[in-house]
Amino acid sequence: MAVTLELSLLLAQLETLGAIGAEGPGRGRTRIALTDAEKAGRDQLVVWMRELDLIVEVDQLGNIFGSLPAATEQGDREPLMIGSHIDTVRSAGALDGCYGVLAGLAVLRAFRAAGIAPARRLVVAAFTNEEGVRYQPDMMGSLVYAGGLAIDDALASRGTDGSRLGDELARIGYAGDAPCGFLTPWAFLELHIEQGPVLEAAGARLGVVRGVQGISWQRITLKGEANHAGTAPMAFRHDAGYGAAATVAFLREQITKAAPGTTLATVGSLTLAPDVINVVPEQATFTVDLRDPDEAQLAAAEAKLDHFLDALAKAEGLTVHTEQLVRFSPVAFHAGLRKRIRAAAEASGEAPLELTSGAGHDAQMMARIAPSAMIFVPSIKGISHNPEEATDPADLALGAEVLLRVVEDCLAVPLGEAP
Ligand code: HGY
Ligand code: MN
Ligand code: MN
Repeated sequence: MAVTLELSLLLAQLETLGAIGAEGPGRGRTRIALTDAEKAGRDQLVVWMRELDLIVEVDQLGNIFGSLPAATEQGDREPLMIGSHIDTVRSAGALDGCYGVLAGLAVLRAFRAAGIAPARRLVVAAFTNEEGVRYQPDMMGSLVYAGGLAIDDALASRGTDGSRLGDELARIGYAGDAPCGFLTPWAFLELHIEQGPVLEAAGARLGVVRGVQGISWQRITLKGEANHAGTAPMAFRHDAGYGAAATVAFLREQITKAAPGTTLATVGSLTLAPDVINVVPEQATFTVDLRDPDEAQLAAAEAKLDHFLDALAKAEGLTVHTEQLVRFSPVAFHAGLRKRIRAAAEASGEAPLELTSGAGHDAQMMARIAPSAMIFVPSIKGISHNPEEATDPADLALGAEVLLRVVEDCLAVPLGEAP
């Protein structure tokens, strides 16, 4: 019996999940990790997994796994895992992460509906705190799962709201028993929207992802001196607000515009204290997100920023405190799996585009413990992390079909052989 996807159900589930944490018309949804809204999303996913009679397992960091057992014990020991995340940034789109998890669920549903026990255990995974908005680092669930961060350190991490991750995990009822890393995938696949403009600009409907660029997150605190906005002469000021603004300008002018122009810099969060209209800011706390596909370029950008901050501190009489929140080097995905993705895309009649991911993904962490690869579909206007995030439903369907083809291709690899 052929294995076919129920595409209308996939689109309907994306809509249902997208309504959880909705903020109102045009304002997207917010399901920040371990909040009540995210718990509601988790609960809904578990209901869908149980409807398929999957084996549902939750690990110590709340990563959720739904498994369709293999036809043989050996097949169970060589699981093929399809995963992503269902937590979101603030006022997010409905597709980031969710598309990959629900398309994975659709693949398992197709095998279940056909009454086929697959040659390998098929697992769909939803990793905790991929976005890293409340607790850093991002991709935390897959990072711990892949052994890149100790579970106790993750559980002890403090959120931007002062909460302790482990307490919140227990509060929402997802502090599971399974040890992180309890299932080592034979291979890991992630289907995701591109979240950028590359595929759309090239007129390509499918992307074969070479890998993920390097990511550096820092939280920087500048301390100066509060003073009266009306009496403090400009030359006497130690203005932390000016320091932050000068840093934002430096990042744009001196780093991202410098050759070869591959480095991206973002100051996404900035708070001033005491944050009142007639007081020279005493303190500025802001985050710097630097990315580059080339490790040496990323390191050079970090060094340039360090040097700039030193000079700024001297010139303005400020102190600088820098906290490294995330540092991931660029990751290349598995060549064999990328070949399978390319072949599946071509078999669907599409010429896929090779590209490097600008966004971080769980696959970049899972690549530490298993052959991993990603499939992209286009984002309309290249917009993401925004309620406007959208992908043509025909492209969502195509991406899921290609995922199924790649899974079937992988299942045809004899047990004991590499992907
Ligand atoms: O930041 C990222 O690239 C991902 O969305 N966590
Ligand atoms: Mn994502
Ligand atoms: Mn994201």
